[in-house]
Amino acid sequence: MKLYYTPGACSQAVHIACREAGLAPQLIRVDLAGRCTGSGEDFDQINPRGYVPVLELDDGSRHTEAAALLQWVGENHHLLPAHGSPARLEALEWLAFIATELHKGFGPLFNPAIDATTREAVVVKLLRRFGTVERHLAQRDWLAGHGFSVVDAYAFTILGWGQFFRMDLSPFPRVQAYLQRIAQRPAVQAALKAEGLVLA
Ligand SMILES: N[C@@H](CCC(=O)N[C@@H](CS)C(=O)NCC(=O)O)C(=O)O
Repeated sequence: MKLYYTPGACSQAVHIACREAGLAPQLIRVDLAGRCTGSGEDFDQINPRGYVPVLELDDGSRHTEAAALLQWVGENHHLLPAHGSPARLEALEWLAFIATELHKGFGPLFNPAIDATTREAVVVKLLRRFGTVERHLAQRDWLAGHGFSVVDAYAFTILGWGQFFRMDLSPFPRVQAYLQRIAQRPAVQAALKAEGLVLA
């Protein structure tokens, strides 16, 4: 199995989920700006949609969409609540919320040409979404079910962009503690090291 990834990008969620599941995909680094892999392959040939993550299974099939890949890993490796349970529905709700409200919500901030007014509007909306997570964490340690799940891998990666973009997260102490808790997990540390994001 191969995982096409870019350090710190949303592909990190799938990387973490794989490591938590005990899977060890071959990591293929992608230069998104240059549209090529580390070994010089044309990334557009690998994923015509042009984005990471891409998970290539051992049968050679390639699959995209972080939320779908996370469900696949979680389903096969007990990193999601039981199929058909209310907790599973909650997990799916959170995956959709993270994908559409948080992940895509951050999108405009990656544009270096964004103007200050637009940036402010984007940040205000994102912080409201952070508030949703903060309130939820008042009742529990994990977003869905009773333990770490692929939902938390996705949340860790995307909420972590708040620090990257120097957003003021002081109103969200539970979110900050949650991110710290996840960061300390051995599989997460291993993923961050492999992506060159913490010292090995
Ligand atoms: N719909 C995709 C979007 C993935 C995505 O936004 N990937 C970003 C990195 S976080 C990317 O590769 N962007 C480059 C591009 O779109 O050209 C998913 O949910 O997995």
